[in-house]
Amino acid sequence: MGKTFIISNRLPVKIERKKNKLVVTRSEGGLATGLGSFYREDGSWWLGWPGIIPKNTEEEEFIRRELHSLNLIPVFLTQEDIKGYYEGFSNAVLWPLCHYRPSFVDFNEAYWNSYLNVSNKFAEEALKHLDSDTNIWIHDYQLMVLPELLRKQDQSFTIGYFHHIPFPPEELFKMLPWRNQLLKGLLGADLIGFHTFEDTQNFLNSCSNNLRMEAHYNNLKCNGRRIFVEAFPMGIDYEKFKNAALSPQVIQKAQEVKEYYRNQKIILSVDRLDYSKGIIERLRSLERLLTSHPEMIGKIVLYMLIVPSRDQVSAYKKLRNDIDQLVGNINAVYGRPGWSPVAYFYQSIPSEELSALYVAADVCLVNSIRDGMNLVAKEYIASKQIDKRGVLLLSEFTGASKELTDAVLINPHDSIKVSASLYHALNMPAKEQKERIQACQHIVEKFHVYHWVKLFMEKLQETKHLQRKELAR
Ligand code: GDG
Repeated sequence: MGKTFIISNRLPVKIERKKNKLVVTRSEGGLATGLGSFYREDGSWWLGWPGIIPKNTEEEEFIRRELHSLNLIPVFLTQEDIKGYYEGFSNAVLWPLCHYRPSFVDFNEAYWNSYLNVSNKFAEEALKHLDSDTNIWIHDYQLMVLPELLRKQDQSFTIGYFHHIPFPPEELFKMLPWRNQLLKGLLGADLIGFHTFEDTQNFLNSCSNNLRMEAHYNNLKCNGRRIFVEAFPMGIDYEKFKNAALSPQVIQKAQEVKEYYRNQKIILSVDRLDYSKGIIERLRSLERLLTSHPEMIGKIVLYMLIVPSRDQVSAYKKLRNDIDQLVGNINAVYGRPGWSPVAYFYQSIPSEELSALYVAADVCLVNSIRDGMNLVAKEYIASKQIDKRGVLLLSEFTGASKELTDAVLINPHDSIKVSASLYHALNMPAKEQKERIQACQHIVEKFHVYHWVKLFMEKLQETKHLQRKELAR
């Protein structure tokens, strides 16, 4: 397949300062796992921000050396870059717009300039390492203009781009003053991937309406170069979650969780702090359930794990306060001595503990307002190995809902129906639980993350092959 060069905003590592020493550890995110299988082979590399600002050139050199031994290349960002490119344009412009929340967008020209500036930094560093037979795979909305910046340097580059979040309808996307630059930026790639068919259509519509380009089914021509736009629904490392769920340590931990909440059914939710995840709506639905079914008082618990994220962006600060208030209010109003309806944790936990929660939970509630895919839903399904019991409540606005059609699908805006579905899930017969879990498992097992990587890379090769044939004609 040749060498692969992955580029993403963050490198798959965590660098921490411990007693004045820098400690580098690999992170285990879904992307890192899926791509980890091949990026270190055959001289393949991964370029991105290491997540830390070095204090001096010695530290910078140390980080460079440590990462080099892991086939990783750092792009260092300044505090100003983080404010403008990351917290600004990426997370206060693109993120809300792509998640259908235009009222949250901060149309700030300075953010755009910083985004361009950082994209150039990425391009400059990448170009030091690329040659024309490398397969370049760029990830996500933080780097939408990078494909074009690289293409300008070498027309023969093979470039794939994957968008991990939704792509909005053209009427929304067109609100961005920089819409054409962003679209043209992406069109520097040969293959552009999204999680769902709907996202591919939204992107193609934006190209036709804003750039007057004509799409033929799922491809378009840009300066004579044929570009493919396709859906590649991302999977998880099924075996990893399955094996964890069957391991004695996880089983033991799950037992401890169940024992702690004995006589209560556990409703689990796991997400980063984000308004796209429907956290407020979730709490409202729980409130409704407790009001409409007071017999549930003392019998259920919402175990809500929220991983800290982007807390320097104002919309996230506000969300955190709103959650704190609402959880406090629900626990105060409905709680009893020795029982609180919401067990809320604002922290990140080790993956073994997360697996134990998946194993222990009677229900997993994924009620995102918008979500590119949602891997938590798939991880919960993969963890239900022993008795195949558990119910996944899944928002219709996640990419995962297009595949996991045997989950209980919900509209997160309809709190009456969500609370009714919750009630139904909490009382679902074992046989129905098993049937639904098995049907979903079949999908999650088959379309795992390695399959996703393979499909994308094969399509990229095919696209390049076709382009060469067309050029030779
Ligand atoms: C973006 C898109 C798309 C969570 N808490 C802990 C923990 N996690 C892990 C989960 C899961 C991941 O984080 C979250 O992935 P999601 O897919 O649910 O959501 P985003 O972070 O928003 O990801 C999303 C994804 O990209 C991939 O394309 O699906 O739509 O928004 O893997 O397990 N892991 C550990 N401790 C925690 O406390 N160890």
